[in-house]
Amino acid sequence: MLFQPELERMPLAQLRELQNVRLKQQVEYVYHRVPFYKAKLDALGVHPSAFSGLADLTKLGFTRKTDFRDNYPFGLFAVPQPEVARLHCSSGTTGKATVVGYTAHDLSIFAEVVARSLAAAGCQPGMKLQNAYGYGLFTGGLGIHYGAEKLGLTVIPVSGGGTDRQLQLLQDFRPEIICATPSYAQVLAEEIQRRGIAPEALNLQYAALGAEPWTETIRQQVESGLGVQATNIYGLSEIMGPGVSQEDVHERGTGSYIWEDHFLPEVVDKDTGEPVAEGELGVLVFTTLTKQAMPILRYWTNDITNLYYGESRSRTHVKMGPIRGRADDMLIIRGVNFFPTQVEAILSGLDNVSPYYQVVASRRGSLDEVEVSVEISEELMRRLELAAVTEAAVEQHECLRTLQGTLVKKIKDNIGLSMKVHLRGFGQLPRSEGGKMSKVQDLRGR
Ligand code: ADP
Ligand code: K
Repeated sequence: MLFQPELERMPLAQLRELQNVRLKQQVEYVYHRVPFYKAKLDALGVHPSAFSGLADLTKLGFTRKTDFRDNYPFGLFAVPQPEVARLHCSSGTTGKATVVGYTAHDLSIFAEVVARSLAAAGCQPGMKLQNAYGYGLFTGGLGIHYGAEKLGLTVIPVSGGGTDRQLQLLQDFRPEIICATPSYAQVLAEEIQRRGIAPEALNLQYAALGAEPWTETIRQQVESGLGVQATNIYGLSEIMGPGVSQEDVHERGTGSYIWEDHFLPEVVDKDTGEPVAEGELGVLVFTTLTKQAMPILRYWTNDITNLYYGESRSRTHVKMGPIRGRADDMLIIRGVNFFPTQVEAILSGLDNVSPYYQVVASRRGSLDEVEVSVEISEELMRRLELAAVTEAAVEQHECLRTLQGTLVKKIKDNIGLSMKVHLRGFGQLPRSEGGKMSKVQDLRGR
């Protein structure tokens, strides 16, 4: 089913013309409303009156995550705060959150693209959707929620986690659809098997999974474990939230449609920033075409993928392949974006620790785990007369146990993830030997 067939199947020439008109309007709009963009476009020598649209797209430079941080919290907004109907956040690069805002009109477009996405995922009005995406400041929960309502689904807003309750609701309310991160869908599938819950006890048919990269292997596990057809939903807060692109349930494995009438995509070379040929891998870049509260020109997502118009298509919009990785050091842990520099920001605000740390991401079963090793300061080592810090030393000294507890809590409070913290002595963690120090090890091997 197509939620907006005339838009989703718009002939390409007409779609290009629509993008062209909208791009010119969006550039004009930000130039006059967002001082950051006025300064940027002036510096680039681009004036809206001489901007011809798609042909001039690459003249707009890039907007990066750091621009959000530098303009924290509302500096990139194009409307006065009273016109902002909702705020959301995602993680920043140094501990400061990325703040995004929506007007009532933006929220209605957001709901429309999510409704389109859920329809492509197989949902039909009247079905029930269990939403296991996290509710709150993340765009995932509420984004899916309002789109599902717009499509005419019955929403079960259970939010993430709480496996017992998830399984209970799946059996009692018998939803046809579940939305979750792929790793959490795997956990549910495993638990169903472990507890011997019969497939007939569930009524699931479809799963829309996103917020983190996943593979065909995970798709097979979730599909057989939950008895669903599982599709990819992709999005990012800076551009909107989930529902920027979506795979069609009948075209699984052939890429996800990007809703091009609202989000103009490009793929560029990660080193030169030059556009690559159709189908080639590079960094995904988006320009919003209809945003009011926070329009963004050429956002450098750091997500690596490719774009193509090929066979297997029920719609005219471009498809993107799966996300192959990131061009920066952002890790995605259980759907939550995490920059190791966020740990650095926490350490810099604490006494008795050195700036040296190490982050190790691994998988236990289907779920991601993070362990952080932190060095205590030289001064504290002297005070405690320690030559090295071992787990036994931590057991022995109350102040070390307190420090460890503080770190666990601060990480949980500021980053939103539970991590295991190990204390080490000053000088115990590896130092840079000229090259980039490997503060981060990702052992998950997806
Ligand atoms: P969301 O809540 O939609 O995940 P965030 O802004 O928190 O939004 O995170 C956006 C980032 O999450 C993307 O830039 C990308 O790295 C990752 N992401 C989101 N959806 C997917 C997906 N389907 N596949 C791979 N990565 C994804
Ligand atoms: K994410």
